[in-house]
Amino acid sequence: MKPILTHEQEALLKQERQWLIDLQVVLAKLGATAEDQTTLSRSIQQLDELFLLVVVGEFNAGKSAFINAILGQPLLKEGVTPTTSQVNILKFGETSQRQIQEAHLHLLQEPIELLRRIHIVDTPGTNAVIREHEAITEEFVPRSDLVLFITSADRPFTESERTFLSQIKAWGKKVVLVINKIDIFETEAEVSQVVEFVRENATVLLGTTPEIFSISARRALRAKQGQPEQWSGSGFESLEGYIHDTLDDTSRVRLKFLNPLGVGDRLVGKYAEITGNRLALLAEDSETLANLARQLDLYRDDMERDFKFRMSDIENLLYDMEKRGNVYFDEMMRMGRIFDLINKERIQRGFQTQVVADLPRSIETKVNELIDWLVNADLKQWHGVMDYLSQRKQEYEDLIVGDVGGNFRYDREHLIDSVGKSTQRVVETYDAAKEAEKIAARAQMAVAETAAAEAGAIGLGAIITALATTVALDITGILAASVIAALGFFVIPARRRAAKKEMGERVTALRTQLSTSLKAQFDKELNGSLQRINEATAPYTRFVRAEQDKLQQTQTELTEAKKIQGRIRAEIEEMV
Ligand SMILES: Nc1nc2c(ncn2[C@@H]2O[C@H](COP(=O)(O)OP(=O)(O)OP(=O)(O)O)[C@@H](O)[C@H]2O)c(=O)[nH]1
Ligand SMILES: [Mg+2]
Repeated sequence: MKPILTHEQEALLKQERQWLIDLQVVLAKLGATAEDQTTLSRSIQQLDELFLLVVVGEFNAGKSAFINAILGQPLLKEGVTPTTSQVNILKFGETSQRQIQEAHLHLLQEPIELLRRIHIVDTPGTNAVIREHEAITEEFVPRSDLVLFITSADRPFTESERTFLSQIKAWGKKVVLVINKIDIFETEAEVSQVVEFVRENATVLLGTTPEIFSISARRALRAKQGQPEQWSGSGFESLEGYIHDTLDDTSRVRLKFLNPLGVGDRLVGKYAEITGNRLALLAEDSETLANLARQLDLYRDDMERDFKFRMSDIENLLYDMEKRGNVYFDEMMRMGRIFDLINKERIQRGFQTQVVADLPRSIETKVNELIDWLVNADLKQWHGVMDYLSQRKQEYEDLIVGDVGGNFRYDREHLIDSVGKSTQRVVETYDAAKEAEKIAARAQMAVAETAAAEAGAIGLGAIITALATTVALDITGILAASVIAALGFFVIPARRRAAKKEMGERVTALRTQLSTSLKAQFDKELNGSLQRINEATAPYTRFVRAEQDKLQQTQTELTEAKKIQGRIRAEIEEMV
């Protein structure tokens, strides 16, 4: 930078540079757009360059004419149609030279003293039919240290100028307003009227009253080129006074320092907003997932409660059998039935038909019902998850997350979508009959294992039959043997009691076996069902958590950046 910096200024510059570099890192991590990252790195480079005074305005406002007048020579082309089609940077050079630096960036060197202290930039006009011109200028604005905003006296402060001016403001630029072509007015009063109009509107828009100059570039150039009588009516006296005197070394250094700070600050604001939006969206995602978790908890509770009811139905079947057994023994073990008692076969058959009766089939039916219920509940739960996810997705569709940078939106939507799809696939390919069959086979195995029976191809009913028959055999065995051994008046009632007790114990054992193994099986199935659902939504859950952590970190960093920015800005503004 041309003006020699004081020690304090050097130190401040170092701090600022560090701040900008730190911000660069944060923005890169956040996935800021390439455009924004370039803007930031350009404005860092710019700290080393000379003060850049950028002249902007609508086409035909007289930007090129104004610069010609400042420099005292018609160096730039003027015209009534959109004329300037690239950015022209004017710098000092011992000889006049023109170079094309980039497609829309020309460098003009002229041996003019003023250009040793500041570089002046002519830009293409905005609001022309050639939209590209506007884009070129908008892209250049972040690089400026001071913006001279030229408006034409015949159409001061148009709607498009308002828009453009607020953009410049957003970049944190200092703006000076210049009303050109005041030579079109007959009286001073008309000039004052336009100045007043521009002042009022600009103050509302910018929040402060900017410097405003009313000039005639045409008269000023003529004055400098041999018509001195034009000077007083050109308004250039005070404008040039401002450029030469008010923009002294310190003011220029201050503006120069503030420039990248303003750019950085704007980007901090922009990305803080995006981060905030994303976090808000993720909070809703979290809520969605918490709701899903609550639904699954409820599902588990409901299932467990229902299972208890269904299990007690099955247990009641066994109680009923015990009751039938008691009746049977009362009926059978009497002296009057002594001949029946001697016949072991008959006792067994009687026990089989009257006590065991259709218990195995009833239990099998109940267990099958239980399995169907389990399968349907599982399917219903998948449906619930799927419906819930797709409904949430619908709700989010209209939300603007800030498409800027990174794959956040894509990743997130992609995930919700794929989780939703995989859930849907589960629902669509769910074969309830096959599921039930699998569970039935597993239940049968479980019961068989505890009963030490062979599961194989025989059904659950057969296993129960085997169990119940064992009970019958055992009891009738004791019964018949003892009856034959000692027929007695007291013996029979005693045997009857023993038989009843024995049967009670056997039935209890059977009940315990059955309910323990069915409960264990049920727990396994329910846990499996819940686990499958959790696994299906896990990628979404993981994304939400990871993204939340990352964004919270970014948010902290941006808040910190904002704070440091404020401190550096205060120091720059106090600089003397
Ligand atoms: N009456 C009058 N006309 C002016 C003045 N300054 C410029 N003009 C005319 O306004 C027209 C546009 O001037 P330019 O300097 O080409 O305007 P510009 O803002 O650079 O336009 P673009 O390059 O197209 O964006 C030209 O015809 C100039 O002669 C002035 O002070 N008074
Ligand atoms: Mg021009």
